[in-house]
Amino acid sequence: MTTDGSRDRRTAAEYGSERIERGQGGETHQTSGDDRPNLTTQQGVVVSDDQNTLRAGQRGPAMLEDFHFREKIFHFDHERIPERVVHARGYGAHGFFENYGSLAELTRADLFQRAGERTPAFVRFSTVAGSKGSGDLARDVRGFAVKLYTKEGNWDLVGNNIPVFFIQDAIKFPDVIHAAKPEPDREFPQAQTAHDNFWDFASLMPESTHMLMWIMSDRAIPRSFRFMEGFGVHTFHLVNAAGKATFVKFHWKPKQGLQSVVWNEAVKINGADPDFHRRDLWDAINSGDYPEWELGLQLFDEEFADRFAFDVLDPTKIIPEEEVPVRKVGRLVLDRVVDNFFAETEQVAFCTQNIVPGIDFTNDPLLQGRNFSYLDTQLKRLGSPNFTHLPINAPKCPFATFQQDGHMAMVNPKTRANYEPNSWDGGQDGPRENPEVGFTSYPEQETGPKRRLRPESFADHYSQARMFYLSQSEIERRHIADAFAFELGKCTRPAIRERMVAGLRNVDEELAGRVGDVLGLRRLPEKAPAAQQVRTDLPESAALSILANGPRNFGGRKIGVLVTAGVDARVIARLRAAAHAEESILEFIGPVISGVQASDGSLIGIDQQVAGGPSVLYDAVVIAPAGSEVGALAADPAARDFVTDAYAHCKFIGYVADAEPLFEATGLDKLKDNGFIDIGDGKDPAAFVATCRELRFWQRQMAPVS
Ligand code: HDE
Repeated sequence: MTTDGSRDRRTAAEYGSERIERGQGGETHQTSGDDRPNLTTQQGVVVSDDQNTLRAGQRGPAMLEDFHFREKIFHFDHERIPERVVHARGYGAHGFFENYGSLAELTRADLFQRAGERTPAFVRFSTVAGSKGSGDLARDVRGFAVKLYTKEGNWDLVGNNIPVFFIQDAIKFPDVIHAAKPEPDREFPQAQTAHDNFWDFASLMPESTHMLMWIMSDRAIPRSFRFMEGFGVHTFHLVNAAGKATFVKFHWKPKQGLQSVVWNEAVKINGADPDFHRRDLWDAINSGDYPEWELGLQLFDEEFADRFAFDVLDPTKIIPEEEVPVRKVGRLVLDRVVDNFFAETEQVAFCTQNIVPGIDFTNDPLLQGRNFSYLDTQLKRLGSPNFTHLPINAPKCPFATFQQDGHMAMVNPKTRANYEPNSWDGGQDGPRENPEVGFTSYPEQETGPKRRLRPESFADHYSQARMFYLSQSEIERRHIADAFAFELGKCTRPAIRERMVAGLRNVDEELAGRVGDVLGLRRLPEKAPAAQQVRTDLPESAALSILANGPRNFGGRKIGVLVTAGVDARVIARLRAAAHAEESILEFIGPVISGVQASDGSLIGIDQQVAGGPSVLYDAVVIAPAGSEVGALAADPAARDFVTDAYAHCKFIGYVADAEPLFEATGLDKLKDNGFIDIGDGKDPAAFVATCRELRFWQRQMAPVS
């Protein structure tokens, strides 16, 4: 109770299920008691009033001695840390890596020695160009950064969902990122490469062509983090106990199969649910549907590296899986969401130079530059060299260094000696080096003149871009051409558009022609001069197509069911059973969020009101209104968009006969194709769900436009 008696003048009120007190100014107070703990300051002093600052008189000035207010605002003012300069928008989860069998013949890395052993893991997925608050469905590379807390230290495999990169030398990283980010004078466009600066740079950098093919493909608009591959990108070394090294490229293969959305859908998802990807991961893990990837290794030796058509140190090249098969050696499972986004996902500090005995770098010039950059960036972001003390970054194995002090030092040496060599004993001496188990670099022989020189073996910029394009299905090729045309169409300078099309002519004439047509080029520009003759003999690789690597079932996918009051309860019951059997998720969309009464009087819970649940949020849709209510749906623009978008995005559409007026109102009654599946009147929705395994009815997009 305060001396002026204000505590006495509080009155009790009930707000639904909440019991509150009202102060004399009508403000809300909630007090501790029952199981609710006391609110305290950071110093542990219990707070009596968190609604009013300390003032001289009721309407007087605030007092400087109000330590609670001062501490609260001070802390708030300093809540933000700099966002990552790239990969600012990301989402993380915990899990484990499980090793299938001993890889001792290849590597001494402890985590690969014993079958069935589990290593704790933290994974952060991200977009690259957008800032922290940007939409999840930007056309962009996705980061796929994995921290493995092994018994011999942390190993960070900081990869992407695309196996190549824009540039060959780290010195160009600031340039490519500056070009992709918002233009510096106007600070737009956000989270997109569809602007002059990016394409100006890209069209002058033929080495980016292979990567451009990937980011203009549907790889850059994944349906979810769960349905994309991950790649370590660079060639690394594995080193066994005898010191023998093997080259390796790391792959993460999603057990759920690959899946992407289409561009028009991506644009709309960003509006309807900018958190689409993070929500998907959160929901999947919380519902026990743990996403899983297999770790695959492409292993090869010097002899292969010498005869391979490209330089294995060039990060703009892949090694086709047909040439060096991917050996699956373990699985990564994400089974726990974070407790606190900031503490874990924001403060996690990946560093490419975090490797463990048995794994080593190569001379890939991009990797070498990254090894310098990541430590630097973490200091900037986290503000102290002690970021490794944060629980998310600390190793889960014993560690002991003579490093000390600095901001926020939380792990401090307890010994008298804080240097070595030293002659202390009796527990005062501290740790010592260990040549037996300690990390030793693979002793590669290095000689050469000190020069700034790009190797000639990096000079072929187009052949693999061509191979990638030709390895796509027809529908995927169309999407690539459309994406180039869309992005270049946003460039205001014709010279940039033309220079890019000139480069595309080295990839494939048909692609260049398609892009040129949409851009309205009257004639194609001269081919860009290629530093090296483009190879046309590279075999196609099925591993590069998303559609060739889709899921085997519709598990983990979402069906949006548009219903109204009076919906046929039998249809819904059968649909539920079919979806359950396939482990797919049903979400109901209806006119009111409080639920609708089905034909048998039961209440069907509604997940989204029609305006809030557009069909872009679903992998397939069912249109199941009652005849008496469908008129209102047919008059509702949101319901009409629901079906026309589902159609335009080639989704499978299950329906009942009563949906017809909605189809008529949208003109879809005349466009019905085999992607429309009747699930009413005794038909088995299981057949519909089974058809959905194909994910999309692509024939619709392939049909010639009349
Ligand atoms: Fe990164 N990159 N990068 N990068 N990168 C960062 O580190 C950098 C590159 C990747 O979820 C930064 O913590 C340089 C390739 C991921 O926290 C920074 C070069 C690949 C993440 C940095 C590259 C990546 C980053 C910014 C060119 C795929 C997010 C914030 C040599 C193999 C990690 C940070 C997370 C983050 C530098 C190129 C993947 C500035 C200099 C190639 C997944 O250090």
